[in-house]
Amino acid sequence: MEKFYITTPIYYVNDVPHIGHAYTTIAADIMARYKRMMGFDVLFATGTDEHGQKVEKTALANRETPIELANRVVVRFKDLWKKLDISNDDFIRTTEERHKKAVEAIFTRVKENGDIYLGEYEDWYCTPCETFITESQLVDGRCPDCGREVERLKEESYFFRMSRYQERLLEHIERHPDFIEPESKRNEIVSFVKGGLRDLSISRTTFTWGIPVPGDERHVIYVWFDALTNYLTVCGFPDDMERFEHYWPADVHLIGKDILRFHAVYWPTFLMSAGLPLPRKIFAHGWWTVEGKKMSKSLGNVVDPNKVVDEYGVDAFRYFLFREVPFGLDGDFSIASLRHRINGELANDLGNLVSRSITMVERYLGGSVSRPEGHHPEGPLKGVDNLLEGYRKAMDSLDFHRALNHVWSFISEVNRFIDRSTPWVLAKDPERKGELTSILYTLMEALRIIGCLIYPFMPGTGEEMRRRLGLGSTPSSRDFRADLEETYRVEKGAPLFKRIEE
Ligand code: ME8
Repeated sequence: MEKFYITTPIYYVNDVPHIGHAYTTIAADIMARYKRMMGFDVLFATGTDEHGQKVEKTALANRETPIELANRVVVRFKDLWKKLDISNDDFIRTTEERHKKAVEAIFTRVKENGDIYLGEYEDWYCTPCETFITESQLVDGRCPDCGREVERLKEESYFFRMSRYQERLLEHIERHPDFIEPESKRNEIVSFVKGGLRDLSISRTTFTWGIPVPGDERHVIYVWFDALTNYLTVCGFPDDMERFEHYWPADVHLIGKDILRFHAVYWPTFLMSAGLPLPRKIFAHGWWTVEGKKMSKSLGNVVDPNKVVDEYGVDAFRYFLFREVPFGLDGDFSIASLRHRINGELANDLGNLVSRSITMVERYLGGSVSRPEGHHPEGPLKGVDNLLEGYRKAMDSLDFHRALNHVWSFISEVNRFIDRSTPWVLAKDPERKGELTSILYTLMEALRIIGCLIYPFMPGTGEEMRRRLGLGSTPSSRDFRADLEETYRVEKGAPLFKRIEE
């Protein structure tokens, strides 16, 4: 079985989860479910980034220890992932023993390769970004990325010879056009690397909340060196090399655009130095604003996914995030738009289609329909191969928006097919029973296919549709064709989506 290894960033525990964290994690879940459905051996990992100065500072301000803070906040993440139907296979915390081992092992490999030396770091540091910043990068004396205050550091530090890997990294990016996506982001990285890579400080001595440098306990390892290594820990490095070699390299690291440089510059050079293969793809998605404004604690407009889900349901939330904005671009979250899509696309287009189709099978055929003798795909099912191929191509390139567009044009087509073929007229004429059966069978096939295509996005709804069609709960690659010899024993249920007063 072919493997597929996908990761999310591991989230800092200084903050509780919000819509941004949910977005990346749901995207990875969509991909993981899609690949499992297509028969892949999937490893899908997420987790929490628990070390570093930022977490230590927050804990101090809360008068708790960093591990108390982490233990408290990690529950918030885990609970949210349950609520959002996230199907991760692993959840890694960087304070776990298995992770400490992995970090020590990769640090030691890099060191043995002659790429670590002791020096002194004297420059700036942005704690919210956990980034070293040079004087010339400052913008108005502040962090060029987040605009917040920076602090001056002057301390002994171990350095990683990142400068050594500049040419190799550029070459790798050129040879593998889909290593960094989307393309605009790749171009940003290429010009950054061409601007020159300096050696990177990879240890700190002025606080203690981290993994000690092997052989020099006065230092803790830089939190990004620590955090990025989680991707190796999850697949068994260094103790279970058989498992590691099976899953590594990762097929996709999904991240937000804010942390692309760490993933597309630091991480590959660490791996090159350690003599390990590079991930196949790093995909950086865009950022959400909220009702037109940047999301921030001070503005008090941070979207809590728990609240949205309680009010509108998990599948509507999952659907909205990926229908509203092409993956890779920035987007704006607004409740008006969410409601509009729930009413139009979910309750009306999809919900009504399911309900009226099933009602007709109940009313006209006593609740069950089998494939009629000599049946051929008709109506919307004639174009189903194109639909499936378009969907697969879109999904394989993480183009969720296009995949959903394919599904919703199919849904409209099926709705038009019903209007055109007027089963309610045929039902009045016993001589046209054959025609009626064929049309309703076609509808059931269409619903089966729709249920399977929406399943990665809306797992609960996809499963519920299958239940109502009398099928097993999870779709598989077998469902990727029309004209299966199914017998549909249908069951009508409550509306899949409730309309909301706008
Ligand atoms: O950076 N819109 O963790 P973090 C979209 N621990 N996505 C958003 C977002 C927004 N407004 N805000 C956050 C870290 N995100 C490190 C990662 S990985 C080895 C270490 C998402 O808790 C987006 O995926 O700050 C971003 O990359 C991530 O949250 C940052 O999470």
